Amino acid sequence: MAPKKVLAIVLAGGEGKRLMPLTADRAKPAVPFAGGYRLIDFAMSNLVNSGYLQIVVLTQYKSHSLDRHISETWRLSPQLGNYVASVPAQQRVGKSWFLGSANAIYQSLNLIHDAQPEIVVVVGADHVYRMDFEQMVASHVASGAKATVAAVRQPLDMANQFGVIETDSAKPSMISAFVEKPATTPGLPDDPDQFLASMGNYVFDADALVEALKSDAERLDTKHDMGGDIIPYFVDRGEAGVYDFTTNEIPGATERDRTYWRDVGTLDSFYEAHMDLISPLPVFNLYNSRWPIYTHQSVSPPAKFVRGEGGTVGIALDSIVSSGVVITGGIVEGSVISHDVRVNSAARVLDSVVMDSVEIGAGAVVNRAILDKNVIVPPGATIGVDEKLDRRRGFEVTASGITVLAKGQLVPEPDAD
Ligand code: ADQ
Repeated sequence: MAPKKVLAIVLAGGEGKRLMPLTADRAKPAVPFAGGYRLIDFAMSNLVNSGYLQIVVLTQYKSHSLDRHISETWRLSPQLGNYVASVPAQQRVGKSWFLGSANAIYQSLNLIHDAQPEIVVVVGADHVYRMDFEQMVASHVASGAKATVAAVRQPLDMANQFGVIETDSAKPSMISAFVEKPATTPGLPDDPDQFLASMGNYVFDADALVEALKSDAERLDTKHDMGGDIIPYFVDRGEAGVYDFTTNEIPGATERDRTYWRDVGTLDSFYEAHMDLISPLPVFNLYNSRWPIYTHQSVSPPAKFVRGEGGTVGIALDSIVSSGVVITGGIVEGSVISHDVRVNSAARVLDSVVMDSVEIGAGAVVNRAILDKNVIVPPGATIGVDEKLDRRRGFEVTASGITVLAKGQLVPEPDAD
């Protein structure tokens, strides 16, 4: 069968309230991840590695750094008919900005009209995983569904964060019921502790999607949401199929790596996803060059590890250390360190995520923390050591005790505590 003409749409307008303060002045897909990446790089790399090179990125909320990142990183060859177009909300239809994710696509129907695809692949921009969308499209075409939802099992207590899929017992490739973020849900017949979650990635027959979006736009009882409204529209018509993510083959990937998928929508899951990267046998392997995750990085010199004052050793263990970093007599353990960070004499950074250009003063301790860009930790200060003190200083502390500092947030001198 000849390959179908595919247009990919990346939904990148999400506000990411639960990632505050990391989303205080950037869109969720632009949040830095794993040293030099941005969250959107995973969705984009998956599309490009799948061979889908006509991509529209729908942006809205605080999109400046996202737009800059897309234009710096994702330049395809227009002369070959390939493109990545970043499209902000434009009030093309009426005076409202994008209402929900379905409305974002509805307001950009001209792009589908111009590209004339047979298939539209719609993906979210805030998950960490590897996926070959060509395999999902093949499954969509084979099943005869008009809409196909990618699915992965998740623990039962997370049902209120995802679209919950029930499959047809007579025809397991089709969806019999879909509920967006229910308070509770029963477990699967073969595993009562898990349910089948929508990954927020969809494949549509292009004309059926256009029809569904137009019908949704005319209704008053809708939130114009892909998960809440468009997928149920197809389920009600018996036209929605399901794609089992765990069947996806990725070259060079281990079983564990191939089936890894993490929604990084909360500070705790964002932190945990970083910890998944750094164990000696990583749960998610960034180093698989047969399915590369691409990004754009400004040029910095290689990371440097030297002794500090009084001969204190500068080392990093079980960690990722990016270029431009200088560790002068400090110890970094179990951490992800982004570009141009400085760790000074006798400082200790443990189990933490440290973003670009952070400076950690001599003798300071940073423990189980996320430090956004440009934070300066004064000599001798502590972060993530005393939860009450952290809260008193205005730092965010998550339910599982991770301390989070916003971009450039001031850390008082230890004496001022
Ligand atoms: P959520 O992620 O909670 O659930 P949503 O907030 O709509 O749904 O975000 C989906 C994607 O759309 C994200 O990439 C977001 O950035 C983007 N987005 C949201 N509003 C947008 C807008 N107005 N314009 C452009 N982009 C926008 C969804 C599904 C669930 C599924 C989970 C999986 O609704 O069914 O289980 O994803 O994480």
